[in-house]
Amino acid sequence: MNRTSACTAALVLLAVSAASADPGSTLREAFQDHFLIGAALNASQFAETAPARQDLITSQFNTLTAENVMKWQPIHPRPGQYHFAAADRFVAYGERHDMFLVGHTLVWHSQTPSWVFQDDSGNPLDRAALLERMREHIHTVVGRYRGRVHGWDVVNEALNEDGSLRDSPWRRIIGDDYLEHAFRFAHEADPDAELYYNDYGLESEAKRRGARALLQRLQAAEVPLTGVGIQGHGSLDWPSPQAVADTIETFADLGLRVMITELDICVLPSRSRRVSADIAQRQQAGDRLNPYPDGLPDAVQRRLARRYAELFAVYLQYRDVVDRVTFWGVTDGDSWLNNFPIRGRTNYPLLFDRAGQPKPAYQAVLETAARFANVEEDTPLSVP
Ligand code: 9MR
Repeated sequence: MNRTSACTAALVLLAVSAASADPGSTLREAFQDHFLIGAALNASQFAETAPARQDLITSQFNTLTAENVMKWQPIHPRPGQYHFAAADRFVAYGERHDMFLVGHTLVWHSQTPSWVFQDDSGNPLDRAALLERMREHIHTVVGRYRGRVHGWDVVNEALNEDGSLRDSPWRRIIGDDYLEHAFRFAHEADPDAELYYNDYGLESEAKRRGARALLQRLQAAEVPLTGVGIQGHGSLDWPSPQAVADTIETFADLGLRVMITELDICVLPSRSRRVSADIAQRQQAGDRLNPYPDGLPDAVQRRLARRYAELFAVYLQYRDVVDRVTFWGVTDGDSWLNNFPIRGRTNYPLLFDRAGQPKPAYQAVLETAARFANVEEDTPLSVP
């Protein structure tokens, strides 16, 4: 059985399994033999001012990612000026709680100030000068946390939807080999750190194909690359479990480690329509686009739970290559999806509600882990 049919078989077995799982554990316990399980945190979440939230984080997760505090804009806002305070707190917090720490992110087109690409007079930098600026930034940030931050999203979102390289200032000024340099600089700064390429939408075929070609080019150039971060931002009906399986398999076939790095499931309508200036019409459109301001209806709650169960069934099936699954936030209230692509909506994309209580999706994920253990004992699956 190849991986894909093994995956399908596992899903069927999971569906028919009558075992009533007793998910009496936490996420980190349930997945301890399979992969790390984590969350992205913002500064207010590692401030340790809310003890209940702290218990939630430390009992459920064993890996943390810096959601924002290590991005170029906050950590290096002006030439020669680094603001390390928040990132230092993140690392100290993670160490106190014995977490595998992921730094996010070194080279990205977004959240990077425009001065980075300009000289003192505002003219575009040349290739050599920008490479030097990239080297200095990576050496400073990675070097500061050497041996303490265990993995880095070195390059984030370098691809267009069609799989071609994004026309970012990095690429325009340095050339296509900017990624190669970023990885080499990170490796120089911490030879023991894991180094990842991280992107969204890799489950779509064209982008996945482009990513595969890009990663193969990096491998051919002997770039120090540990693995790929499949961000995993999804909705109730995208991507299909099969597409997720194919994506993991594509990168595993290159000999790379695979991580799900920014998992969440948007439950709100995605398309905005043209709305006239008429107040009543705008109100109606607003209601359509923000349908659950006071709570998620049970039917949608159940759909979300099934969705998470089917995704985790795939991750478990590929546990030999999946090292980590990280949620992009802890509770629904933390999520960026309350403000994107439309500001001020009420979204429900994670496993814990706004009060920090586990949702049916949380139980479904634990049950998937428990059933998977049962299936494995009773029916050996030919997972390579
Ligand atoms: O969740 C992050 C949000 O708080 C920031 O405003 C935004 C811009 O920096 O970035 C969000 O995180 C993104 C991540 O860094 C890269 N992948 C997509 C994530 C969601 O936009």
